[in-house]
Formats: sequence, C-alpha cells, structure tokens
Amino acid sequence: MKRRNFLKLSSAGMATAALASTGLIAWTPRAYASTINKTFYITDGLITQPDGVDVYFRGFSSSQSVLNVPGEQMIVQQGDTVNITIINTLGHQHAFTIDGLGLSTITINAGASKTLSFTAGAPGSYFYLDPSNAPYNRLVGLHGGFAIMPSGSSNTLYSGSPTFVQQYFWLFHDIDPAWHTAISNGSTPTTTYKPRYFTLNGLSARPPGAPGAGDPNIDAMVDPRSSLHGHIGDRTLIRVLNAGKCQNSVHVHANHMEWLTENGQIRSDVWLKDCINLDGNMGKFDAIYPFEPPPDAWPAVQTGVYPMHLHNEMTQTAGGGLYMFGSLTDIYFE
Ligand SMILES: [Cu+2]
Repeated sequence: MKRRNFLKLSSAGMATAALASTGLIAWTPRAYASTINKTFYITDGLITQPDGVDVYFRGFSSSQSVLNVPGEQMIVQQGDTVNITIINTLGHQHAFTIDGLGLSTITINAGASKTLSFTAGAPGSYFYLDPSNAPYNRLVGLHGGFAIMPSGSSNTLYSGSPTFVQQYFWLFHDIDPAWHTAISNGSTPTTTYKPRYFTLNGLSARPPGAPGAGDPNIDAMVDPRSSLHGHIGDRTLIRVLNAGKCQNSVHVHANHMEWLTENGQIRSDVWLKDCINLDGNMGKFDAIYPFEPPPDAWPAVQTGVYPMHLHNEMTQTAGGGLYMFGSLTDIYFE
C-alpha cells in the first residue's frame, strides 16, 4: 500500500512546520469583507510520544511533506468568503466540514481534491474536522480550530462581548494508541477506549530535566501557541476546544477566567471561574484571562509564571503514569 510510506516525524519536526505559520493569533480588523483561500493536505504518519512510542496520526497539514496535528489555526472575519481546499494524499476517501456553522460536508476521494466555499457566519470558535467514520477520523488527528471575528472588530468575541487585546487557541486531545493502530489498518477499534497521551495544541508538557524540556517545538509548557504571555492588563481570549473523548476541567492559576461561552452558546452571565468544565467529544468554551495582579499574592506581584493544567489526574501523565508529560502549559506575567 502506498500509504505505508509513512512520514516519520519527531514531534520536533512536526511542530516546527506548524510554528512557521502559527503562534499567537494576530488579527487586524478590516472594513470590508475579504476572500480567504486555504489549502490543507490530508497526510498521515507516526508521531513519537513522550515515552518513545510511535503513534499513528492523520492530519490536515500545510503541505504534503508534513503532518500537522492539530491542523493550522484559522481565523477569518464575519462576511468573508472562505474557500478551503482539501487535497487528500491518502489511499481512501475522507471528508471535511466546520462544525456548528450549518455547512455541507465535502467528501474527497483518494488522491483527489475538493473545495468547500462559504460566507463566514456567526462569530465564534469552531472545529474543522473530518466527520466521516465518526469519531475515528477526528480522534486520529483530522481536526483543527477555526475562528470567526465579528465584522470590523479586533477585540470582541461577539457583538458587545467583554473585550480582549490578544487571543489564543487551546485545543486539547487525548489519544489511545491502540485505537489509532486499528484506524490505521482500516478497521474499527474494538477495545475499550484507554487514553495514554494528553496533548495541548498537539504537544505534551515536558517537566524540567526531561528531554525536550524548554524546547518550544516539543514542550507544551513553552509552545508559543499555548503558553500565555502578557503584561498586567493584557486581557487574553482563549478559545478552548476538546478534540478528544475525555471530559476535562481546565484550571488556571493566578487569575480567574471570565467565562463567556459554553459549547457555542453565549452565557447569560459572565462568571469568574478558575476551573471550567470542558465536555468530551468536541466540547468547547471561550474565556478571557484578564492578566490582573494575582489577588491573593502577598506582597502584591505583577510578574511571575503560573500553570494551567487539567484537574483530572490521568491528563497530567503519559504512557499510563509518566508525570507531568500531559496537558499543561504556563502563563507568563511579564
Ligand atoms: Cu490547579
């Protein structure tokens, strides 16, 4: 099978490709709608996990020679014409849509390409994904984050929302390598789901002293797509998405978050929460991290580094126990 020509990428090689075009999401509002053209290549390959195990993934990648899991973050403006072309380099049919926008699903035959065209609708945070053979193509890596900004706005999530000055995606995932192997063989997993790896924007944390610790291409603690950086007052929107199956509790230290949306619905009140539930199977929320002086610190501080982690112990591990190689990052008050 042609498909056995696996891309074999270390997480370093994978993330370097991703970082070339992502990072903190920059956004400049436009007075007029624009046309956004984007191409994703469906590729597959092996990604080495923190315990050295190679796990099979598929991704919406930026070229046919890389494997991006998740796919590159996209951000457009309400009213834009969006043309997303999918080139399927694999030997079997795949599909593509964006969840929650009422769009059609396109199917892309082996070796073929197809374009999904639409006008960007309701502002918010969305998944793009392969919804076919659900949930398996999503779980094996065919997913990414998509955002629509309100027309002409640089600092709101929806019309009249609290404002922010910068924005990030936190896309969580959990991975059962036995399921990925079954999917790679074209079969349906028959074993009980047993997640062994937990990632944030595709990377696991590396504790101090571990190989790759401090490397922004490997370590989720310092990945510029994930770690929050701000000065006091740099109110930061976080678009939180969960591609995995596990329900999570997202906990930030130093500040509480302003909880704006839950699974695509604007909340009637903005609650201040340090811990917010994140449903499994494409749960999502939006929240603002205010970058205020930590209220309980004495003496009062304006700089420092604080963690974000999930309050579900297995998510802080890899390979069934290795602590803390899971879904964590850091928040830098600069
Ligand atoms: Cu905590």
